[in-house]
Amino acid sequence: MLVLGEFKRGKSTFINAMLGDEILPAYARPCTAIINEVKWGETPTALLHSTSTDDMTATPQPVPVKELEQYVTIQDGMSEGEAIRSNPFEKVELLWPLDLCRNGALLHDERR
Ligand SMILES: Nc1nc2c(ncn2[C@@H]2O[C@H](COP(=O)(O)OP(=O)(O)OP(=O)(O)O)[C@@H](O)[C@H]2O)c(=O)[nH]1
Ligand SMILES: [Mg+2]
Repeated sequence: MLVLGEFKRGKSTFINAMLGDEILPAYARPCTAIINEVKWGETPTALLHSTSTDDMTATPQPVPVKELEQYVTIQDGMSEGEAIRSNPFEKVELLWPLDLCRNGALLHDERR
């Protein structure tokens, strides 16, 4: 399932409701700098995918789910375009024990 919409339409809030917890940052200011992808996984895990293609950083980097916010959020005082350009990550892959995703369904939180 692709959750696609213009900024501030409640995409992240919607996905959080499905996850049953406030995992993706969702606030009143434009906040999601990168794509969020949710897949089924037994244990909640967040994997950051780098925009760089060199071997050192090409392997997705696991981060604590609780610390996701600092990686995926547009920082205060930064414009949206700047945040997207300067973010070293292109997407976060969130593994979550969500029944809906068991058959391979993906939730994709992406701004259009
Ligand atoms: N009234 C109302 N407000 C909502 C609803 N869903 C989300 N919001 C509010 O809308 C604001 C934006 O929600 P987000 O989930 O961050 O929106 P988003 O589409 O992920 O935003 P970006 O990632 O910045 O593009 C937040 O302040 C939410 O509390 C809804 O169904 N009704
Ligand atoms: Mg969002």
